[in-house]
Amino acid sequence: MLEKSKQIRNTFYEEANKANSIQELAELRDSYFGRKRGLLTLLMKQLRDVTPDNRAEIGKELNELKLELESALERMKGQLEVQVLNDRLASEQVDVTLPGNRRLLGHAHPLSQVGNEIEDIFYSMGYSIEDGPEIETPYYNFEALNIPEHHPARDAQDTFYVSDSLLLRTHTSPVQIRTMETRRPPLRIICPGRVFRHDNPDATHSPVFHQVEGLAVDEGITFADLKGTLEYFLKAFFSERTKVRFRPSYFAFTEPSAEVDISCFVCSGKGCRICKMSGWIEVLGAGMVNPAVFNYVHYDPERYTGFAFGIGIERFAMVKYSISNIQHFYESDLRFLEQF
Ligand code: 2U9
Repeated sequence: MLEKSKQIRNTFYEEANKANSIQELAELRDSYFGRKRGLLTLLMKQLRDVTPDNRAEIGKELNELKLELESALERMKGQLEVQVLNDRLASEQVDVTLPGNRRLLGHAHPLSQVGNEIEDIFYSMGYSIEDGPEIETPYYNFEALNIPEHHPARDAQDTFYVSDSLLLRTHTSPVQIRTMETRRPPLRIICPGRVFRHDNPDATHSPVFHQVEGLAVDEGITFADLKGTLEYFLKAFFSERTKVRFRPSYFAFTEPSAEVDISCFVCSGKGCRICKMSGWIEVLGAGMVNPAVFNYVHYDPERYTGFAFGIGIERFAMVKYSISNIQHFYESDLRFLEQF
């Protein structure tokens, strides 16, 4: 039996060397330790037939063999498990240095970005942001703004009429009238929004465009306040280096009125294609609120003065980014939009 034990030990290690998977190892265990036909199990059953004199020695040998093979099986099982894990890690390896799939991120339209920037600057100066209807009455769009009955701006050639008594607002000024009707001075507001004019589309005109208008009313407001406010705003929006110039102009709702230019940021005033050799670029209109307008909203023009200004958002975006055709803003061409 000792001979048999030696033989089992040898064949076990030979077969164990060939076992390459957990499954094969389990089969190996079964062929030695299986309850019915396991080689070692059968050999241990034969211990009953050994004479008492030899039983202790052989029993000891068989027990040692059993413990040895069991621990060999455990060790091999551990090694195979490590190998299986390593194989899996290798086959499922991810190269974390590969570039990821780029996700297309949307962003605000350039007109929204420019509108938001303008709003932010005035908000930081204490202005509140107001809005109102896009469909208006001739009273709010024209009359209360001191635009007379037969003024060409009222003509159907310039204004979209919905009916005799309704029109699409041609500026956001009606919002200022409506705000003054419900609030008392002091007032500092800006009114951003869509406006409509009966224009044929071309490189500088669109029947729908966007404005931010502003209004400040209080006791003792002067033209100097208007100049200081717009100079601060234009430097904040374009650049600290920007110079600002006011030229006399005329609007029915402001008196005096001005057109406001900034120094050309391309040639710094020397003259170039962008400023048409003048060194200046016109960016907005402004003025002191006409006292006639205050009468419409029952503000005492003897007590209160105010300034107002009008900004075309498209014009600001075109000047800031050197865009030569207003139509780019409305065409939704990603090659254009992705630049902002
Ligand atoms: C009230 C009183 C006065 C608003 C003003 C302008 C000058 C102006 C243009 C800029 C470019 C229109 O978008 S644009 O074409 N606007 O030049 N707007 S003063 O004056 C007001 C507004 C409301 C009650």
